[in-house]
Amino acid sequence: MEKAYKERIVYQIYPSSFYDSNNDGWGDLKGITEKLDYLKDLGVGIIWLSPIYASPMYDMGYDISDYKAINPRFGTMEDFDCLLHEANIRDIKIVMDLVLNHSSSENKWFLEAINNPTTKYRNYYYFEKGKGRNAKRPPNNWQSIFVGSAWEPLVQDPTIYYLHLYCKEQVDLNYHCEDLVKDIEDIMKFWLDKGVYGFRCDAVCNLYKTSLANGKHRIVQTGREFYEDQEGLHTLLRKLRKDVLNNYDTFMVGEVPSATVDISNDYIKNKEFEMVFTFEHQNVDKGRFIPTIKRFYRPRNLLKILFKYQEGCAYCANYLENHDQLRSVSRFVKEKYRNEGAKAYSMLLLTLKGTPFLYQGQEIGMTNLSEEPKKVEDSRDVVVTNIYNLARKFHFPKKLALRITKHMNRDNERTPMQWNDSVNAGFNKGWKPWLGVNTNYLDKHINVKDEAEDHDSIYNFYKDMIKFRNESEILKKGTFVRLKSHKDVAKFVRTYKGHKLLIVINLSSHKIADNDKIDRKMLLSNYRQDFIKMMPPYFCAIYEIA
Ligand code: TEU
Repeated sequence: MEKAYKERIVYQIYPSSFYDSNNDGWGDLKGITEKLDYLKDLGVGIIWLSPIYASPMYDMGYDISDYKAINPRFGTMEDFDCLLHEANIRDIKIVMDLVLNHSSSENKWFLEAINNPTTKYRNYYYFEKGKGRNAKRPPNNWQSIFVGSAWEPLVQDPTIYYLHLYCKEQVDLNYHCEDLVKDIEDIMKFWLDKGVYGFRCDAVCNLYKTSLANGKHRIVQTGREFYEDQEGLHTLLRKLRKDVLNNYDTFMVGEVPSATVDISNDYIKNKEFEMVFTFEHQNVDKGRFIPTIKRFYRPRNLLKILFKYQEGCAYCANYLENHDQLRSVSRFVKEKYRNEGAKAYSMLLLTLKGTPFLYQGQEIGMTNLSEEPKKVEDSRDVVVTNIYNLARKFHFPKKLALRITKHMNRDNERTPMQWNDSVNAGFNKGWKPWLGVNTNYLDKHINVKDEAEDHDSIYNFYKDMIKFRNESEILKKGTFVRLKSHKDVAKFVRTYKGHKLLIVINLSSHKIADNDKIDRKMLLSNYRQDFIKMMPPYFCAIYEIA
């Protein structure tokens, strides 16, 4: 029997924004349970839940204060058990988001560690003496990935600093400490014994710090050479696999911002992860050194990277957007072709080799914010606040300081799911949501209800595409061979047991001719006719070929 993660599509839910069943402004677990039939009908086989653990929510739950408790904002452990049960009845598996690089500064481990230096929990984190007169300087020159120094002085003793590669409320865990590793293994078993199918491992490439020496000076992430993809991390992951994961039918996907094809294969071939989220394709329209800068997007640059992984990576986790990346239809498609373009990218995502990951709202073509925040207080993203405050420290005017956060503002992809044309797009019954609803649920009819009734909607195309993939052994198990074509055209053949599918996708807003003589039968297309000779903008089609 083939492993479930190879047979199914994964749907990422951002719980705060999915469905608010008790009308308190926050999505919740009961809301997800209420929407399971929607997900089943869409063709979802696995749900990845962004963190639902107890958390003060400085980084929207990626700062965990209790790994074995549910954040009351989302509900109770009984609500989670009910969700798990109802999902399993529908043959939908649940994957949790495990944030191992750091815990919340309100986690009891950290509170113990700072109030009682002789406790074992002191070794769960990195506490180092400051440098210079009165230890006024941080222990080394490392930078936080979320801007500024990676060190914060303790209130209890400002000459002692603690390490945080993300925000200061996310305190890095020290995996040299065996007691910590035991606690982490216990946490994994706790959730796996409940019947969770596996984990998405957050920022996992940074887990193991080989040294705390000063790093080579860089524009961002000084110090990364001592914590990215270290040998000690591979040893740790293999230990978790041997001690815990091998005893379950499970799957782990690691988030590896540093990934290359070779680095991905290191994790997969050693069975540390079944697959990894890579980021090269996500950086295709971002500044090479400063990610806040937007670069002109060209489909050919995306395809070059995706195909490199298709041909070189042992197993691919295919995704176009998530809770950290701007909405793909806003990023990659010209507004006037939003319908055709969203469909073209859905076909790309669902015909590539590997497991497709769909982010909530992608199936209805949800977009970035319809208007930028007027003041920094309007944003709920800690990254925006940190970049803004740094810019203000350098005396940037308020407007400019906010403007430079535009392409990093993760609120864009975290607005409430748009279910229908009622108040708050049906996200709840009217209470003010934690983050504003995008107004295009009404003026552009971007909502599940309207799109379900529209034969030609993005939603209905996603449903057709997901059904096609779920039923195609070729797409689930077949090989991938790229064919020569225009640089902005994805043209490739998937083959399994002698059966072949040809996929042709014009990812540009231009007409592009394709004059190959391959004998073919069209099975699915967003234009519903075969324009292969002169492909209109964002034309996409799947063909059966001999
Ligand atoms: O993100 C990991 C990561 O490397 C971030 O730099 C990510 O690429 C960034 O958020 C993009 O703007 C993970 C989670 O996905 C993210 O939501 C968390 O904020 C972060 O870790 C810290 O836990």
